[in-house]
Amino acid sequence: PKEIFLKDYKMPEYYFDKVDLNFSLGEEKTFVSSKIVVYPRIEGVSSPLVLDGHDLKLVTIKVNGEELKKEDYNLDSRHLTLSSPPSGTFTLEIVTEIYPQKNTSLEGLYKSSGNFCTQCEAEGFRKITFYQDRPDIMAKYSVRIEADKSLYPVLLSNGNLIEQGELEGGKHYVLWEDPFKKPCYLFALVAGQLESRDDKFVTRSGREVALRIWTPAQDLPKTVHAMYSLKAAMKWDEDVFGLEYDLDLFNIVAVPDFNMGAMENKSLNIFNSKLVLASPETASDADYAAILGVIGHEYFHNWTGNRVTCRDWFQLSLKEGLTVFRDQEFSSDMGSRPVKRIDDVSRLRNYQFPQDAGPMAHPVRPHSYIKMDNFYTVTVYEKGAEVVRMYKTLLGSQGFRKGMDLYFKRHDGQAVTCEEFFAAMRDANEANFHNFLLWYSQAGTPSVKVTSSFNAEAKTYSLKFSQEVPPTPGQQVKEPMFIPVAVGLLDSNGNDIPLTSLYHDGMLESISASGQPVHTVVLQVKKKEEEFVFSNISERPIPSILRGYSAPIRLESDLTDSDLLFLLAHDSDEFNRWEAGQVLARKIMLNLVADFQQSKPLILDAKFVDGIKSMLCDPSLDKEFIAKAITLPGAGEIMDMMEVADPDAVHAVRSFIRKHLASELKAEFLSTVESNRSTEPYVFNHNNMSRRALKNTALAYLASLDDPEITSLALHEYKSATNMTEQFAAMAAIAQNPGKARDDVLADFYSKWENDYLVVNKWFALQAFSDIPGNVENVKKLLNHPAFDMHNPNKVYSLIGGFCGSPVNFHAKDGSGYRFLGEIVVQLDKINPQVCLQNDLFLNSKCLHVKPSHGIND
Ligand code: BAL
Ligand code: ZN
Repeated sequence: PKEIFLKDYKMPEYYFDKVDLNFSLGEEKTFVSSKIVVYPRIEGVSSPLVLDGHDLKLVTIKVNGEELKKEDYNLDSRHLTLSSPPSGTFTLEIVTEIYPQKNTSLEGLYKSSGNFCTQCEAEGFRKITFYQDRPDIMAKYSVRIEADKSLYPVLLSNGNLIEQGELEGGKHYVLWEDPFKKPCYLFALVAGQLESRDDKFVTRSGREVALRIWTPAQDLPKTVHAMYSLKAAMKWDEDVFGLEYDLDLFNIVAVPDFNMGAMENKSLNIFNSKLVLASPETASDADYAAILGVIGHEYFHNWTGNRVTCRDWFQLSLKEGLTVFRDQEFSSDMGSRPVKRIDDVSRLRNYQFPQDAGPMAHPVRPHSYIKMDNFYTVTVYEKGAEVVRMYKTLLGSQGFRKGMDLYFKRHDGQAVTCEEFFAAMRDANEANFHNFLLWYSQAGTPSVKVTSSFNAEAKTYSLKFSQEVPPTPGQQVKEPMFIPVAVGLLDSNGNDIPLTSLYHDGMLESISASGQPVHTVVLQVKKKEEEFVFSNISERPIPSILRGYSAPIRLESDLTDSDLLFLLAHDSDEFNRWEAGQVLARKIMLNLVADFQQSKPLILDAKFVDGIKSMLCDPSLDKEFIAKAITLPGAGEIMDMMEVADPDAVHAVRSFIRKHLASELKAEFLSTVESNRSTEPYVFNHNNMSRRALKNTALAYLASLDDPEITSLALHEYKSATNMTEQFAAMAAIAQNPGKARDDVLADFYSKWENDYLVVNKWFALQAFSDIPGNVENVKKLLNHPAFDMHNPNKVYSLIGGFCGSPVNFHAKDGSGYRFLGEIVVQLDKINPQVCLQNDLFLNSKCLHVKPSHGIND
């Protein structure tokens, strides 16, 4: 395979104007005919036309209606090249034969549970027909599909349904036409036995849009939440970004076999069924939240990705970073903003930071790739979203909106680069963004140190920053980054001090232009070392730095433990309130890891226990916020902070702290469980989810005690649960400890749910993720379980992926975990190479939206 470099990008020599596709779907083979109007980039210049094609059988090829002879073209396993096409515009007609039934890669056209479906991003279209398979080739498509009517009564593609009718031999046909130009990665086709939940949405300009969610008939009752999510997303995009839907029909199809989480094909989104189907009995709160977020994400791509797309795949973050940011904002507005921010930052730290610090570190816009599928990463998606968030932090909501408006005004219908997004933000606001573009080109998480000093006489308070971007593969020397640091200062009562002015670069700058008090200021840290001095500060403040996590950096400050406890109790910025507790917990955990490694006794600071207790018992706090605040930083986060990761030590310390807290706060945890039981039918809203989250967190702590009384309590919760969130959490609590209770509850759960494949996947994941000693053997046994199938990505993600998420067993010192994964990868690569690649990814990211959100992390 050849490495492809961003610096080698060349404009295509030919563009496609109109593409007419004709599919004849068969049981053994499918014929695909394409008729493409081709024109050269430079009129009169004729150069070779190189088409991509893989696993295709060429049947015929015609230029301007004349069939070509073998000597007129060159065909190899990856390309079809016409060495001297006619000069000027011409039509190219190609017929290929493909075998979707045998396509286990789930790229291109394939079958899932008897139905035909497609996945073309990034480079799947070349498995359907010969084409210039690159996103800067945008064309208008018509798609005719013919198939057996009884086997495939529903035939869908992009755009509007123009015509349909009967054919001889029990067949029927449809003709779809998409009025919008699109790159081929957004092409989609679905054919099968499906039924739809129908609804409508009236856009703010009065367009009535038919909404349809397609599934097998028996799953339709589980699409209520997906439809609610779609309508909420359509409304939100109008309200927040002024963006309306642009066609009269929007289809979503749920399929059980899908590599990714979902795909934003124009007007025909195809989803992994895990991210569509939900009922209170079968889906957890985390599933409901993921469905909301991903339905939003794919819908939002209609503007950020489809109307304005990427020039080349290096620019992937242009659409993905931006659309993740948009889905994060949507979910924040639909639920709790601080809790969503905590979740997103935790994910970034646990999964993206290690990637940025390891051998796979790459910039948000990679410089090169061998296989593009490798670059659907946490860095492109999640760090990319943080980069977009920084524009908003620097420009404010209105400035950001102005930038978005200009981006669409300039680039609607185009395939563009990250520079164009940057330029729109800059130009709309006449902003000086200095070296902001380095966020796209420099890999590695910047480390920022901040020290403070107070001058009582001058009434000034100084914050001195120094930054370092660590070397990463291929990038040894780094430039200082442009880092927005949101800062507030707290007085001794815990109130925000009004900020009026600060000295910076020898100038006194006013902070509050409108005369209104300002409580948070965004400092623009651009140099390797930089000082900001606040004036009119009459007492030594406690600084709240990096409010809302305003930049994706590692921050080190000189805050003492008592400063952190103070912030934990008082900070008006809820993210930083949580963060203060986490900084303290990380410090404690790292110290205990060192003690463990030196075989010293482990002793937990009583002040930390008191801090947790006061959060747990504070009725004024949001319950989900409490659940987050009493949850220890993840093992990945701690290992990422160590010079040499020691999974066993981190696990031992984490387990020790959890048990210690459970035993010291047993009464509080018990009353938390008691007082947060469900009394009403399941509702997906923040209040109810918060209550369940807190109850389940308390139960998980208690179960770490491995106490028969608690096991009975958990069993009671399991049996009396009326929703999956509580049922699963109770089972997970019991399953922490090996023994009969664990075996019984796992067997009971399976027998209850064996006919629901999505629930069975949770069951696989729970066992795979377990830290009971030697679990690799159990996982190997589960590979032979009748419900397991290596061809189904979700099952692989649950069982193999779940196992790789376990800090103890996957990283076992005897190498058994790595050996096991190695063996699986060899097998899986032959079936579906993308699932192999994503095996690491889905675990580490929600970017493909298939991270197992089973609630098995405490
Ligand atoms: N474009 C691939 C799936 C997603 O990120 O929406
Ligand atoms: Zn996306």
